Amino acid sequence: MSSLEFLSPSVASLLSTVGAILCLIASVSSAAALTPAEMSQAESNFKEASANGSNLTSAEFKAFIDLNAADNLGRAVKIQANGAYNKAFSKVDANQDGAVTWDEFVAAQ
Ligand SMILES: [Ca+2]
Repeated sequence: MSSLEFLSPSVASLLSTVGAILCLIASVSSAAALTPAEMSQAESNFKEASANGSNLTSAEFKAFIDLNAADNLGRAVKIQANGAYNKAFSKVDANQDGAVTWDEFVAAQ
């Protein structure tokens, strides 16, 4: 991050977001980002954050990311640090129906 300290906060944030997206693209084209144990923890967090147990609204998705970040899972820490919840939500919500299913989350890993 030290190289970003010379830039304005908004530019640094933008560059961090771009970096996060590039990491997302890289992870999609390679192996899964989460180990089976981490996926199990993420699934537990998903069920905790979801009121209906089957999908997440954008507000529930934010809670889910915060739970994942607390468990140091995947990109959640970076999403939380950048406040990039909405960007992450729209990326994971593959069918753009305003809710993230577990399958959509898994597909985005
Ligand atoms: Ca969806």
